[in-house]
Amino acid sequence: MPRCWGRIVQHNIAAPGGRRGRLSKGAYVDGVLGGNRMVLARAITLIESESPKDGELAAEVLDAILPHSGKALRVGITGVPGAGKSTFIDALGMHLIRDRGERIAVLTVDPSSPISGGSILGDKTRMERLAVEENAFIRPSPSGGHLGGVARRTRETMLLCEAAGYQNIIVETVGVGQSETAVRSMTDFFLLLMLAGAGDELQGMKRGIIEMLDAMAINKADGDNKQRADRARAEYANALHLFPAPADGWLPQVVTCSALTSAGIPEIWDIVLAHRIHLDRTGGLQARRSGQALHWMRELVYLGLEQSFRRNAEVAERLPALRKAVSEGKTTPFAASRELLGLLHKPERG
Ligand SMILES: Nc1nc2c(ncn2[C@@H]2O[C@H](COP(=O)(O)OP(=O)(O)OP(=O)(O)O)[C@@H](O)[C@H]2O)c(=O)[nH]1
Ligand SMILES: [Mg+2]
Repeated sequence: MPRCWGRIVQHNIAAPGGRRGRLSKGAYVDGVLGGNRMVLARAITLIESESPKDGELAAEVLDAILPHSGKALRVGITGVPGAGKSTFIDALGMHLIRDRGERIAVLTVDPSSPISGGSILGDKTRMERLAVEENAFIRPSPSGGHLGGVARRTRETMLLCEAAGYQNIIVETVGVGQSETAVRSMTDFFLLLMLAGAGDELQGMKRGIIEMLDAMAINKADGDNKQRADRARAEYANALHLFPAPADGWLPQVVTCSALTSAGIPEIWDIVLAHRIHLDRTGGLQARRSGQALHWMRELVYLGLEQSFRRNAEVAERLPALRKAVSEGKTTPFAASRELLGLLHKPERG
């Protein structure tokens, strides 16, 4: 069936925003459960909406699809800019689709990306095979807002994609700041992509990240770089031994791969599958997900509190004066914050 290349790209990389009116709850739920990509994209737009009315409908839709979610393999991928994350995901996605006959959804947590410049949209060329695959669904990071809000929307998008029948969810994040912790708290397997060389063998070996890892892959192990990658692999593997054994009993694996040639990519997926078997056997999956559920409950409470704060009329009225007073040293941040929080607990004027 001949199709217009550009149109498929458009269709496949669902841009955020662009509301074309809301559907009914039933239409969202049936469409998502039926694997309808257009409805899935619109349901994601609904959960990304900041409007309270959309928020209510989104919560109802999420409640309805929740029992159909949770079955996918959820994999988080991080790495410094240029490590090859997008190229890697393209190669991995093609392995899952071509060799395993499965479907894949690719999401991001990238709080820095503005609506038009989300890294994945900018990366279309890096995922050019997935971008035209019927069995891949690519959704860039929602625009704007701070990490908590962006991560919430990515997590809910993940649930929608699972309910729509995507067996594999890949969440990409750029290796800076707190976004890694957010991605780790919504995935079952966390992979760090590294680069060999430049005398920088300890890049990213921050304790916090190492403790989150399930595997580390030295990418770009091709051509002249192959030997260096092998050496780096040995060094990293040694370095990992210095860290205390992880609580879930899974020792992070260190491998090399080439996203460009796909060498090592099927083997990395085999590690993901072996990890899943390990978690199933030890009850680790249940433990990890219930820990995540508690984490998300806490996050949602904080987000909700913050939202009520931002929407509170008395707070909005009083805030400019207090900001001024604090910046001029006429009142303390402590006293000002107490006053503002006090306004939250008062019933709002009608
Ligand atoms: N030789 C070689 N080049 C690669 C490989 N993987 C990625 N590249 C190249 O490295 C560059 C960066 O790759 P990306 O996939 O865009 O990297 P990224 O980690 O997604 O980068 P950001 O989205 O900017 O964080 C591109 O020019 C790729 O073609 C690989 O395995 N081997
Ligand atoms: Mg990228």
